[in-house]
Amino acid sequence: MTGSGEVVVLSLGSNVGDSLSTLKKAIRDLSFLLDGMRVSSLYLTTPQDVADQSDFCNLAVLGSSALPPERLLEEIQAIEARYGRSRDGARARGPRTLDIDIALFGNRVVRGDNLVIPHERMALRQFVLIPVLELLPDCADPVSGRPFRDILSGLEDQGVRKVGNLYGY
Ligand code: PH2
Ligand code: MG
Ligand code: MG
Repeated sequence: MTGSGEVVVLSLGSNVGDSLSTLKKAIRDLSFLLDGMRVSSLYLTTPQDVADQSDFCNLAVLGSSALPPERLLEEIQAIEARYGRSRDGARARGPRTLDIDIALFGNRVVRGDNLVIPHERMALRQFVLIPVLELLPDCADPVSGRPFRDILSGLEDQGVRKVGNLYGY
């Protein structure tokens, strides 16, 4: 890993429009924010929380960031907006062109009004944990210290299917 920042792990999802094209463009934009970026496999996943929506494309990216978490969030929200993410009238946890969530930021615990790290639902969600563990197999919940692989092994099947790689290799 290059750079002096902390290791940041992001979870990306899309289930509206040309999701593969959107994810590729968003990842290129993120590469200007994250040093030494790595991208997980691509997964096709059954929608959680709100069932009557299309399957999602999900993946995780990791890299080091010198920005503080709140500044990184602003940059991420600008990327979401660039690819058609609209927050007005959108259903909570419903369909979206692009969602980028900060899953982990080093070992920090952030409890702000607009930002909660680790992501508050990541420990419940295979579509977050499976791609994240592909990149960081030994990562642990900074609050409990529990390895995420142990947390994942306690979850019921949620329909997360690896479909290969965004770049076709
Ligand atoms: N995102 C949600 C709600 N439900 N389900 C899947 N499979 N993938 C997601 O990215 C997702 C979801 C809200 O952010
Ligand atoms: Mg989000
Ligand atoms: Mg989300």
